[in-house]
Amino acid sequence: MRMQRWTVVLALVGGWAMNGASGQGGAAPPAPAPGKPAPAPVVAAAPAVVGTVRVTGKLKPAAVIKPTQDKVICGKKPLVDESVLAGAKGVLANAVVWLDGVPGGAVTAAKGVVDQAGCRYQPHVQALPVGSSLTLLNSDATLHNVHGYLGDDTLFNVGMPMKGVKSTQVLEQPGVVTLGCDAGHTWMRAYVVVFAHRYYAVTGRDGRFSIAGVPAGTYKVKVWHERLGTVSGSVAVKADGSGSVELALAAK
Ligand SMILES: [Cu+2]
Repeated sequence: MRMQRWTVVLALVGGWAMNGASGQGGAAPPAPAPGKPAPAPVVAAAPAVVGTVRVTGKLKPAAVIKPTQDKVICGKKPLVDESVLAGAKGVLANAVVWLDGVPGGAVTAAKGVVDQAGCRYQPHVQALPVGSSLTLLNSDATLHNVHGYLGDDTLFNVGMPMKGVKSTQVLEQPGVVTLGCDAGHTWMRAYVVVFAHRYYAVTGRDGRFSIAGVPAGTYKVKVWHERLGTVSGSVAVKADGSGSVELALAAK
């Protein structure tokens, strides 16, 4: 018992110290149950260019896709058209936002993954720096074929005949790489947007994005969406790297 009481007291003192250091003040966090670890302290996010992408105007409800091939595998879970994923007040997921003309911003190659599961690509949209590897996985016990295009040019075209098959491609050029399946799953579509700099982000389901480490200045900000096109705006970035911008794309 004595040990447990000490744990609670120490956790409380630790909590106050954290609050004092971050300048937030206020009440101490609730004491954790004896024997349980204290909750992680809340760490303020680093300053960043943040904002929300919205769609304005009326959207058609997302279509439900009826698989025409491999119904047993592709029809296990409902397939919904993911080409416009919008939430309350038009917040738009899967929009790619970037800043133009920021000095510096050299990239380090990263590793991306696209899984084929339930005859969908996951994730549907991602962004990677140029030179990154992209690993394609097949988690379905059926034949998929990943055909990657940059514009009209084929970058790769990989048959993935069975569950567990993997293939890794290197993304050598910036641009929008479109993935599709040539094995009869006409609804399968994914996008990998490749950048030659590091000032980009993809919006989450809440439409929010965050781009950290931007030097001070005023920049053009652009957003691309697979169906709603591209718009641009402007954002002023302060010396600490913070800035904010709201972007809107018209429904189509
Ligand atoms: Cu397929």
